Amino acid sequence: MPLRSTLAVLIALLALGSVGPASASAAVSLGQTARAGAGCDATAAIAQTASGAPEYAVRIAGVITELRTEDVAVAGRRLHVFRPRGSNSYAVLASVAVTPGSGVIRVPVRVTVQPGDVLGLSTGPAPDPHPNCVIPGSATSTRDAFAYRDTAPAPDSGEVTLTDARFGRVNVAATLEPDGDSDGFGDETQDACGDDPTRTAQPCSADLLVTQLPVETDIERDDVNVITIFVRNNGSSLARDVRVTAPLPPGLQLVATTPSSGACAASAPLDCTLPTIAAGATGSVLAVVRATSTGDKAFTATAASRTPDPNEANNSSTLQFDVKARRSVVSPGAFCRVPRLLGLNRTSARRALEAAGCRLGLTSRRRFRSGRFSRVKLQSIPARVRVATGTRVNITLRRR
Ligand SMILES: [Ca+2]
Ligand SMILES: [Ca+2]
Ligand SMILES: [Ca+2]
Repeated sequence: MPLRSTLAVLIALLALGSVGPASASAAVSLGQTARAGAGCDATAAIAQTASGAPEYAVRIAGVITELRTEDVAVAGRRLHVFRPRGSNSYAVLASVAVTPGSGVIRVPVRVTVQPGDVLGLSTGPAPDPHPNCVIPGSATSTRDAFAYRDTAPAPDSGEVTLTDARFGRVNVAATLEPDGDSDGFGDETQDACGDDPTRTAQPCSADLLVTQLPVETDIERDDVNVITIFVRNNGSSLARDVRVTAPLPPGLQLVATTPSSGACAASAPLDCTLPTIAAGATGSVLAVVRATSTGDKAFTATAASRTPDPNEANNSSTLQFDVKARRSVVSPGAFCRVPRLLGLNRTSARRALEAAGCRLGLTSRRRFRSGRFSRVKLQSIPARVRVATGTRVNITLRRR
């Protein structure tokens, strides 16, 4: 049924519904297209302010990458994205021309949107009416409200005032993609790297750099040492699924591991996965090892990520150290040389103490109850002190 060009004012009866999560995780479709629908007035601008179903309003921030309509017979049709400004005013976020044709007509766009933004269209000048402007049968549903004016199409930019209202669902649809890095390019079809605002045409790039730092540079057989494996992301993109591996050379036993995030395999070889390392950030794995034989040892740690790395040469680091025989006249096992526990989680601290011949004493937590990311801040007996076997060492944990 063709729409009348009266100035009937209607109130949008349908609320837009609750707002969803802050950003979309996958592309969603907005609006609807169809053929053989009702016509519209000439030179009108229309914003779909409410609809029963499907949703014409953006509920999750992202980028609209395509606008669609169907079976347009007359030149002058334009598709829009509007941002309601209140008082019947709408900012024009997008205004694209439609080439008349049959079937679904797709127009690629790149429009950053936020929750509350709505789809709309403009019709060209006479001949009037403009067919297939409104979805068949929807013009009678009070659940489908739109605001409009019939004096001119919407401008390509700026604002438009749509003071009148009617019922109907307009013949426009859109694809809304997530934009996780907020660069204004839809992450699924427009952005070669959705984890990096500086890259849109080029794939992601995360140059991982591995270095190691041992607590002890000079150890004796049966000593416990803590090696920190640092993984720095020197690239501009987020590094995902960073896997840190290190085989144990003969005579070196893996006692425990503490990753800065993620998790490690329960036993040797060292195999940890840090879920993400941001650009410019550094992740780490603390490896507690115990020397079980004397001689030269080489401990090589390697990092890999599913994010492309432009320089694989710096993804490994080898730590060389020489394990001496016990200089003490006391037989091994008769004392505990207290290991350095700083930065270890509670489980690693307990294992390090037990591997050295001590025991974990009391655990105190400062200003928080618990947490898997709590780390040792203080130990009651300093590192390198020799105490009787079985001596308890108390620790204080803090949030990492
Ligand atoms: Ca993006
Ligand atoms: Ca990007
Ligand atoms: Ca690298």
